Amino acid sequence: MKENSQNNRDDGLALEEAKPKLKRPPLYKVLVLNDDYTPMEFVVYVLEVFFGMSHDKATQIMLHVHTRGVGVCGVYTRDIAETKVAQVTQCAQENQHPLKCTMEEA
Ligand code: TYC
Repeated sequence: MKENSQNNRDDGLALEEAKPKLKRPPLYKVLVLNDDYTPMEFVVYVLEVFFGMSHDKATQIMLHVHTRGVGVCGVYTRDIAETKVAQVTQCAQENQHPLKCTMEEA
């Protein structure tokens, strides 16, 4: 049987091509929150070590958080963001600082 160019079959059903199913994974912002007790140098250290920031960039972000209350450390897929939050949280606890790190969908 010869098909026509619309992929119509003899029963009158028109077939459409399946849409590609791939979607980009959702992205998450990792946030750090201000508090009254965590030393500024510790926050700068955390931003350098876990988010790969230069000392100048880390200082700039720390000061933003200090004055505005919250700041973005980076944007990642879910697993990476969860790992960053866990690493920062553990490091803060080990050093007995109340620094809080969270994530939210970007
Ligand atoms: N507010 C803190 C202080 O004055 C410094 C600080 C900055 C703490 C950023 C947390 O995410 C933070 N020592």
